[in-house]
Parts: sequence; structure tokens; C-alpha cells
Amino acid sequence: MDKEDSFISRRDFIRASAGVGVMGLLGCGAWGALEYTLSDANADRWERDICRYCGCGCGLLLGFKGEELKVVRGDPESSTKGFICIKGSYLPALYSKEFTAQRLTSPKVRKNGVLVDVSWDEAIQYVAETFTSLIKEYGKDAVSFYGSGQLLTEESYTANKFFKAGIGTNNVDGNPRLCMASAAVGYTSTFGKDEPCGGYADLDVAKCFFILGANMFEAHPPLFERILVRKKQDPSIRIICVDPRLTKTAKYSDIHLAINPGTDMLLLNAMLHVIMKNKWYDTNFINNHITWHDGKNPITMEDFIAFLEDYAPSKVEVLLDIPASTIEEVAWIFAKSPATTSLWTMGANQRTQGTFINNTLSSLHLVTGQICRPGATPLSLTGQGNACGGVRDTGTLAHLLPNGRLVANANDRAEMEKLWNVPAGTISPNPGLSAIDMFKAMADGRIKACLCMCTNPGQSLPNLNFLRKGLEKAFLVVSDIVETETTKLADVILPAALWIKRDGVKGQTERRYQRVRKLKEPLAGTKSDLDILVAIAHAMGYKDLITATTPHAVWEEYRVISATSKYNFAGITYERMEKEHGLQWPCPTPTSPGTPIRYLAGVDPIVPEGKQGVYFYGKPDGKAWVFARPYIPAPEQRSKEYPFILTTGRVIQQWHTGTMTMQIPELAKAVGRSRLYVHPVDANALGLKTNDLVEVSSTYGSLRMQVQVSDETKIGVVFSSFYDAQSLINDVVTDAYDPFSKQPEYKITAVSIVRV
Ligand SMILES: Nc1nc2c(c(=O)[nH]1)N[C@H]1C(S)=C(S)[C@@H](COP(=O)(O)OP(=O)(O)OC[C@H]3O[C@@H](n4cnc5c(=O)[nH]c(N)nc54)[C@H](O)[C@@H]3O)O[C@H]1N2
Ligand SMILES: Nc1nc2c(c(=O)[nH]1)N[C@H]1C(S)=C(S)[C@@H](COP(=O)(O)OP(=O)(O)OC[C@H]3O[C@@H](n4cnc5c(=O)[nH]c(N)nc54)[C@H](O)[C@@H]3O)O[C@H]1N2
Ligand code: SF4
Ligand SMILES: [Mo]
Repeated sequence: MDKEDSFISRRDFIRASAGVGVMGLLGCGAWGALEYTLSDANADRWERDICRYCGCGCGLLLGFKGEELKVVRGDPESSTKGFICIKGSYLPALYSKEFTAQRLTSPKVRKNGVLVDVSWDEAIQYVAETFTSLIKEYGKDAVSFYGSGQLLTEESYTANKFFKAGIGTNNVDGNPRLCMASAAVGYTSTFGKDEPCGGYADLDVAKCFFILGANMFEAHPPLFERILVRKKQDPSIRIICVDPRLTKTAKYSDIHLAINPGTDMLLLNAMLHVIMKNKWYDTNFINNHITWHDGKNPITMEDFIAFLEDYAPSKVEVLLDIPASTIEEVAWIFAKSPATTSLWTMGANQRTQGTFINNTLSSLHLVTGQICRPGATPLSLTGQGNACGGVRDTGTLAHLLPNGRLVANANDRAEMEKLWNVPAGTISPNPGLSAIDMFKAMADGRIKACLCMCTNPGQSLPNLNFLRKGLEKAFLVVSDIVETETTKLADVILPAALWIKRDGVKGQTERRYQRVRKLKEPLAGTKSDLDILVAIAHAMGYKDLITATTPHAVWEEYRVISATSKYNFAGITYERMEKEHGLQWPCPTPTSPGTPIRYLAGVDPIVPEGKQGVYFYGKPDGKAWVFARPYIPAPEQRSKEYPFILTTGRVIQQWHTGTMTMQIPELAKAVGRSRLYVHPVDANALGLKTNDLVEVSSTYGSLRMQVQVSDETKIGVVFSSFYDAQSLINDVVTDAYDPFSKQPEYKITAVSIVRV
């Protein structure tokens, strides 16, 4: 595929790019931005690296002049094929004079209520002594680690080992709990192992794209552009988008299902009903590769069909707000397309039914045999650049150990204790507290201290009005690059090195591990997160445990840990990743080519010898589970007092809490302050115009913000992003979470809106 085929031509782009605002609107056509800037960029040296931000994991070519990063463009040889987005093209701004002036360059310790500069030695010593004395007084589970899908793999791996095998607490969690937990638990319950079967290559052959709760135009632009480029070449391709809002993704789709928020399980079960009733399933695949299950016990196919009776399209169309005939049409396209790929993100995961939605999406693929073939795959898109490789795969979550091993499994603990060379019984058998519960425990005093790295929970957690109390009360150590809503509440701040100032590995959506290379020296006064972790661990007496102290040494240790797991990537070295543009695990030997399609004999080296075709080795009988999962209404429902549903999410120009992208003038100007998007019909009824100030309230709290009247939301649904530190929307967002994945429901809160 050629970028020149982009659905937005370079000429259109240059004509339109007079203002970055317009460029933002073009969104995923923004690769043109690169070509545009490139023409007058006088780089004298090009280096390969990976983008700082999202789970697309775009391969980049970085143009330097001397030591200065001048320009960024997509690397056409990478697995993302040279497509990038506007945030990627503005990466050089992170090393501008203006941004550098905002950086933290000295450790700080709170003394008499005020944060004052101290030496690194003093800061590290203080953290180590305080953690040690709190553990002595209150026990191991009185301390915690809150990490990030933006740390490098070596960093998360080391933190996990330090806390679980050193200190002996499983209170290790992180922002991927807010992001990918439902996907991880969904895959694990369906297939027995986390992480998807397919990858980006499937985008180049699929004929139907089923996009559910993902706004790819804003959040995964290069992948969406790749789909649109194909659509331009092959109009028979069908793009179906399920989103309550008329997003730009929806506008470019063939079919937009603007469902009522929270009703996805009705839609997915209705599609299954139609498929089973009309026998549009794949009998052969069902007979060989599926176990039917009700969540407690195996059931029969007849039981499953009977369960679906309640979900006949005619029975659910009103609640869904989608005509039965459209549900039937979509079910037909999904089942009968030569190859269907599903793509989903937070509209599915950040839900009290997140796990069920993930299970049921996979079930649709399993019953129709739309799986483990090129272009046919349930592909969960990753949020952060290293949520998969860094956190899910290293097991840096409260219930996990590395590479799919479980805290609750005695054999897994024993194996890890051996591999980590610690006495039997060191790893606690009790899963730790997951994100929301961890901050609740800080608020009520059960957890006394938290080391928080590369994440900004003071802005990104839900129900902030309440959970902020946890940050205030605990001994809070924060490593960040700039001041944030979280550092404001910290007892110790440790200034971190940024992006290409450290070495490491990142792993994203498609099980591909790629190298981040150190191309610049860290800013004076800052340290890499790995150096910070090693310093604290050593100061607390864990010198014999944390023996790998460089990224490369950590990677070498971690490769060995993987070798006895079903993730086996012992064959993925730094050298190979650089030479081969990353590799997809499993990849057990120095010559294995990596695994584009998992669970497929002849392609996936983990499939046991003698098996042919598809074999789901994560389950003891080699069969994936198709669950009968019911629809359960979201806890937050419209009421007289709170008549609107608030949903929250992303815009293309901004990265999460805006600590980086809101400091880049072009990106900040392109979107301005965050706003509350209200449908014209609702605005009319409330007498609201664009720019009016309103108070948004829920049972959790309230805040004031400006209105944007827009037909992009559904009637009765309002939307806001969460990048704006001056409008903390999470003060009103619910912290209700999925009982299985413990991922919070950022997408559905009942609110009222009053003009002020
Ligand atoms: N520009 C940009 N890109 C990013 C990020 C960023 O901060 N900025 N962050 C990255 C990260 S960490 C993540 S997790 C991803 C997130 O990527 P996405 O999940 O694509 O982004 P969101 O905007 O959070 O949510 C997606 C959509 O879910 C819809 N939605 C809300 N409620 C429901 C519902 O009940 N059902 C369905 N089907 N849909 C619903 C919303 O209307 C929204 O359009 O983006 C990644 N990429
Ligand atoms: N309302 C609402 N809230 C949400 C969501 C939503 O959809 N709606 N989505 C949730 C999701 S999916 C996610 S992933 C989270 C993201 O939430 P956060 O992780 O809290 O958001 P970020 O802004 O990405 O925070 C990263 C922090 O790391 C700092 N940083 C950057 N580079 C480095 C580094 O190299 N080292 C260190 N130590 N620090 C660094 C940045 O300055 C920033 O403060 O937000 C969640 N919150
Ligand atoms: S899509 Fe994500 S990884 Fe790619 S350039 Fe944009 S922010 Fe970076
Ligand atoms: Mo995320």
C-alpha cells in the first residue's frame, strides 16, 4: 500500500493546513504534515525510533541536526508502514526551549508543607527509609506501586520484581487497569491467555471492519487511515462503527450504529441470535474449537441458543435504539464477509460490562470461524504505547506475575520464586489491590505509601473528589517530567528522563516488541525511571535481588523468564528488534520469525507438535470458550435529577491529561479548553448556546465548563474530554467498575446540566 493513495491528497492537505486547527480536523490525514515540514527540514542524520505516545506504536524516522531533533516522519519499513499522526509529528517540541523550561530538574521533598529542592541522594534515602519504616510498623501491604503503560518494559518488570519478590506485596497496579483490564480478562477467560491472535497485517486483508467503542480517527489515526486507504481501493469493504456519538470515525464508516450508551451487550447478543437462528455459523469450527459455557459450567449449543432467545432483534431494538433490520444486516455482514476484523477500545473496556463485551466479541468471531485466518480476527486496540508489553505481559498488575502467570496459582508463584532466586513463600498468595481499590485504601489509611511512576492519577482517576483524598493522605512519591495535578499532592517528586533519553522495549497491540533507543543524553538533574527504581530498591537493601541495573541486562533476564511460558520470546534480542523492525512473540529461538497469527499450527511455535490447524493451547482441551453473557444495565441511569448521560474520551491533538500536548502551542491552540458537547435538540430545550457556561453535576461532584453545541453527540448524551487540568471532568465521573476486570466505567455517568 502506498501513502500517496491516502484518502486526503497532499495537495488538499497543504491547502487546508493554513491553521493547525484545520490540520486537527483532517486528523488522520496528518501524515501529510510530515511531508510538508520535511521539505524545509534540514536534518543531517536520520535515526529509527518508536513514538512516545500511543498503542499504535508507530515506527518513526527522527531527523537530527547535530544533537537537535528537527523533524519526525513515519518509517515506511515499520509495521505501521509510515503512517503517523499529528502528535507524532510534533514530538520535536518536547525538546524545545519552551518545553524544557517547564521540566522538573531537581528532586523535591515536602518539608513543613512546602516542596523544596534536595539532592538525589537525599531524596532516594528519604523514600527508602520511609517505606522501610512504614513496612516495619504496618506490614508489607501498607505500601504500593502505581505504574503506567507508558513506562518501558524493563522499568515495569523491575518495579514488579522489586515489590512482589522483594518487599513481598502484590499491591502493584497501574493505569492499564483504567484502560486494558477488560481486554486482558476478556482474552484470558475466552482463550486461556491474554493478548490477541492477530495483528496489523490483518488490516490489509480484512473485508469487514467491525469497530466498537473506538474512535480510531482521533485515537488510532494511522490504523484508521490504513483502513480508509484500502476502502478507497476496494469499495466492497464494509466499515461498521458502533458508537453513541457521530464521531469522525462514524462519519467515515458505511454503517453507524448510534446505540444508547451501555447497551452493547444487547447488540452483540442480538447479532449472535441472528447468526445462530439463520445458521450463519461455521459448524466445522464450532465442532472442533469451541466449548460453550455459562460462566460457571459447560453448557450445550442448544442451551446457548435458548439463552439468546431474549435477545431477538425485535425484543432489543427499542432499548438499543437500532432497528431490528439493521441488526440483522450487520450480523449478516459480520458472519458472511470473507474476513472480518473487530477493533475495539474504551467504549467497550471502560464499562461495568467490559469483560462480558470482550468475551462476546470474541464469541462472534469463534462461532462464525472469523478467527486465526488472515484478516479475520478480534483485535483489541491498545491504548498506551507499552500497556501490552510493559504491563500486561510483565504482569505488573495486582493479580499477575510475568508472562501470563497468576498470583493466585501456587505453581506459578513457585516457578517465579525459583526464577527470581528468592526463598519459597516470598511471593504473597493474595492478589493485591487494583487501581480504584488501591486509592480507596490510601484514603481510608490501609495503604500508607505509594510510588507512582509515569502517570497522573490526580487528573485521570474517576471520582476524583473522593479518590484525591487517597493521594493527599498517603506518603506519595511521584516520578514525572513536569508538574501535574499529582505532583501537587506529592511528598517526594523525582524528575524523570523523557522518551529517547533512555533505552528499552515497548510492546503494543499486535504482540510486537520494538526498541526505543537512547538518542539523547538526559536533561541535567533527571534520571531514567529504571535508574530511579534501582536506586530505591538498593537503598532498601534489595541489591541481591535487583542485580540487572541497565535496560539491556534487565531484558536479558526477562527473556529467560519468558522461555518457560506460553509467551516465549527468548529469541527476541535488542539486536534483532532493531534489525527486523520489532518482532511478534511467541518467538522462542534466535531464528524464529515471530508469530503473525497465534494459535495456528505451522505459524505459532507454541502449538504442540502433532496438532494441525487452530489449537487454543491456553485452555487444557485446546478449545476456546464461548460464554453466554447476559446484558446488565449500567449502574448509572438517567433520572429526573440527572437526565443526561455523560461520556468522556479523546481528541486527536491531546494526550490524556495534557501535561505534554497542552504545552505544545500548536496542539493546545488547535483544541483550546475542553468543552461539554451538547446535542442541538438538548441545547434548545435548555436554552443553551455554544460558549455558555454550565454547571455539570452528578452524585459524585460538579464542575463548571463551557458548552459546545454539536450534532456529534446523541440526544440525551453529553461528551467531554479529560485533557484540561482547569476543568477536571473526573470530579463528576463514576468509579463504578467491572466486577471481573475492575476497570472503571468512565463512559457512563448520569449528570445534570444547569446554566450559570
Ligand atoms: N489522541 C489521542 N489518542 C490516544 C490517546 C489520547 O489520549 N489521545 N490515548 C490512548 C489510550 S491510552 C487509549 S485507552 C485509547 C482510547 O481510544 P478510544 O477508546 O478510541 O477513545 P475514547 O474517546 O476514550 O472512546 C472511544 C469511544 O467510545 C464511545 N462510547 C462511549 N460510550 C459507549 C458505549 O456505551 N458503547 C460504545 N460502543 N461506545 C461508547 C465514545 O463515544 C468514544 O467515541 O486512545 C489512545 N490514543
Ligand atoms: N474521564 C476519563 N478519564 C480517563 C479516561 C477516559 O477515557 N475518560 N481514560 C483512562 C485511560 S484509558 C488512561 S490510559 C489514563 C491515562 O492517565 P494518565 O496515565 O494519568 O495520563 P497521562 O497524561 O498519560 O500521564 C502520564 C504522566 O507521565 C508523565 N511522563 C511523561 N513521560 C514520562 C517519563 O518518561 N517518565 C515519567 N516518570 N513520567 C513521564 C507525564 O508528564 C504525565 O504526567 O486515563 C484514564 N482516565
Ligand atoms: S498514532 Fe500514536 S504512536 Fe502513532 S504517531 Fe500518533 S501518537 Fe504516536
Ligand atoms: Mo488508556
